[in-house]
Amino acid sequence: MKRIPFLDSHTGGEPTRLISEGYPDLGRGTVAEQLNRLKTDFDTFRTQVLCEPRGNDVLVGALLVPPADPTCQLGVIYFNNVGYLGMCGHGTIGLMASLAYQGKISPGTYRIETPVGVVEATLHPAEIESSYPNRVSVRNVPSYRLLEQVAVQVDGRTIHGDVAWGGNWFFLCHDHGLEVSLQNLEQLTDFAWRVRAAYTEMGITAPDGHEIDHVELFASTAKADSQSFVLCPGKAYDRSPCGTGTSAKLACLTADGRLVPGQVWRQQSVVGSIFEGQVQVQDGDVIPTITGEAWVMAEGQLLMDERDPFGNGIQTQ
Ligand code: PYC
Repeated sequence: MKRIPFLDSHTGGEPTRLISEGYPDLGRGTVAEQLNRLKTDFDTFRTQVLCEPRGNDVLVGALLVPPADPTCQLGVIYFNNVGYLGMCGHGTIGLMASLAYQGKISPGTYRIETPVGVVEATLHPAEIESSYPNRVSVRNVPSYRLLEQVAVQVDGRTIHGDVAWGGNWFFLCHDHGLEVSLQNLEQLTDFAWRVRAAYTEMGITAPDGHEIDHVELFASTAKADSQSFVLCPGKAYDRSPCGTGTSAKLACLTADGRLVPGQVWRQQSVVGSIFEGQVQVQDGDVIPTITGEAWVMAEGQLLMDERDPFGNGIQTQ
């Protein structure tokens, strides 16, 4: 029986499964190269540890790998029920809180190599001395708007969205006309999925052909500057305000002149959790920093029994 230790946390309601050992040999390359090896040669590892029955569609995996960049202390590869993420904001907050819980790091700033660049995570001291630190600020990769107000036909009407990068690709829409609430999840999911299909059919992609695989539907709220429903690539919605999605939003606000460096933006998720974000502008690059909290919730060992007919995970897409 193979055993893989795991630690589960959630960040604003969105879960992260940290795996630090028991994974395939990915070589000693950059984190992007290790991701390629994982994707090409060992994708079953992802479905084993993350998909049902051991995991579920909402879970994001964080695989802690050695960084190649000598300025980094950590390397990480994020994955979900259908593939791999470039970066993950809630996942990085969860990663730091989990490592703090395990006693592997103490408050301070750490450089983390991800497949899409280096991010810096600051673990803030715990407010209650006896508990583990769980508040984290993530200085993300430079974020930007690629396309502004793309018109898309859905259900016989036209909606508009910006296409932006925040470590993953997002379509950000405001004029959807739907209520962003937990009571409306089915309609939000169905609509966002059809929006994604419609702009993909139009040939809207990232410059390298990557699908714009996250959809954000925004609404106003009394509790924050904005509320959003974020649909992830595998059709699960993000319970957190989505760190990379908030970064994409901050990049668009900055491009529109609606956010100035240092100004705090509070982004609320559909479940009510909040990330605080702000940007710095350096050499023309917009660099978002996202702050949130994570809580550890389960630890143990995943058991891999070769006789298990569903041991490699149930893939729904
Ligand atoms: O927080 O960046 C994020 C994220 C991406 C997908 C799910 N969460």
